[in-house]
Amino acid sequence: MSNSAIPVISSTGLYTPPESISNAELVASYNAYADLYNAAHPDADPLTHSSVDFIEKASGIKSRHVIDKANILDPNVMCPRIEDRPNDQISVMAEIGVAACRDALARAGRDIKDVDAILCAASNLQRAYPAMAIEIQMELGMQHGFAFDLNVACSSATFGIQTAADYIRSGNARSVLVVNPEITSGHLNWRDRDSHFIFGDVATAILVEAKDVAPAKHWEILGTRLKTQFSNNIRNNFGFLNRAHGGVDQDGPKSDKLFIQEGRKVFKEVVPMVAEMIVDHAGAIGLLGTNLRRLWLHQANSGMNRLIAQRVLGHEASADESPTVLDVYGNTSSAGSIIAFHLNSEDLSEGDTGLICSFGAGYSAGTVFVRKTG
Ligand code: CO8
Repeated sequence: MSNSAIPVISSTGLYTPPESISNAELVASYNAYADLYNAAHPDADPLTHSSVDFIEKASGIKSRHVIDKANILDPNVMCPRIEDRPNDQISVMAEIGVAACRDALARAGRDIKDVDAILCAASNLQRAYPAMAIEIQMELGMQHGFAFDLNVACSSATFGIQTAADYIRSGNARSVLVVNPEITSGHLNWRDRDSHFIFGDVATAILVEAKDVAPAKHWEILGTRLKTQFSNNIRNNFGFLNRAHGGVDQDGPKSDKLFIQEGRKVFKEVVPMVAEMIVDHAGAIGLLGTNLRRLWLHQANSGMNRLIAQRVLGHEASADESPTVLDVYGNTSSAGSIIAFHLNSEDLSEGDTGLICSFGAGYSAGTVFVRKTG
């Protein structure tokens, strides 16, 4: 195959919001809210306190970065407050996406005038239209090509990578930016004890290019595969038709217009589905799971990652083989596996193979096998 049709990852970029919330801060805020709620609703089932020990043991999360710490922690607010901006100012989601794109472009030594397309792939989009991707395109100063949004929840980034790789394979583009601004704090129910600890905010970007234009140091994409299978176990019923059937309740501890899940069922069903998908896909492209040097897995739960990695590698994975960023970032939806890759790939040697893998709502899952070059 000619190098112009081989897709590679030239670089990745990361934007991390400066503020971070520890489990202790989060639990203190939730418990204060529960006490206020119980005092105000003496006839309702009382809300039970949350616990730092539970959160760390059940999820592996110790802290998460957020865009607006003060309002999330205020028991009378429990939601980020992000000022509405006039249309002539960049929106906050585009702003953090642009920061991640600039980081990826600088790391590859790439000028925006050489990029053909931008895909904004994220689990929540700030508005219906114009597309966030087109605003990012404008802000980066890209005066040609095209941009569009796509949303496959936690698998948005890998679905974006395969779409970009297919543009390279078909000759429709030579350089594509995939950007994942994830402001999950806006759709997390900070009043829901079962899930208030799960998510964090971040933005990542991936520059997917044809091998013949990529920098000497890059990651060749050996294969991509996507899978979806309908499940009600992770849902968010927020949408444009909410107003048509009676308003939007986002204030209760169990609102279905925010993120809601059956965590146990997700855990039980997704682990075997993803492990099998990885092993099958590896076999189909002539790789052995046991020979993979590193797994950059979706960062939702440390127990899920331990089981998936064990099934793929054939032994308990070391932190070096399956790095964790969940502890300090929380679940950042589609950005999780990309942060893991971004922070833990420089040290690998030429020829090493690895896997970027996502899984989440839909259900949806994606596998991207890569080999280090240069
Ligand atoms: N503090 C103390 N105790 C608690 C708490 C808490 N905060 N929460 C629950 N408990 C208690 C429960 O009440 C229960 O008590 P009991 O046994 O007495 O009934 C006990 O702890 C066990 O509860 P669970 O069964 O719920 O706990 P688990 O051990 O299953 O752990 C997890 C919960 C951590 C949620 C776990 O199930 C998990 O991580 N599952 C996988 C979930 C997952 O990966 N989901 C991916 C979804 S992400 C995605 O696709 C992106 C969507 C788009 C993002 C949108 C942005 C917001």
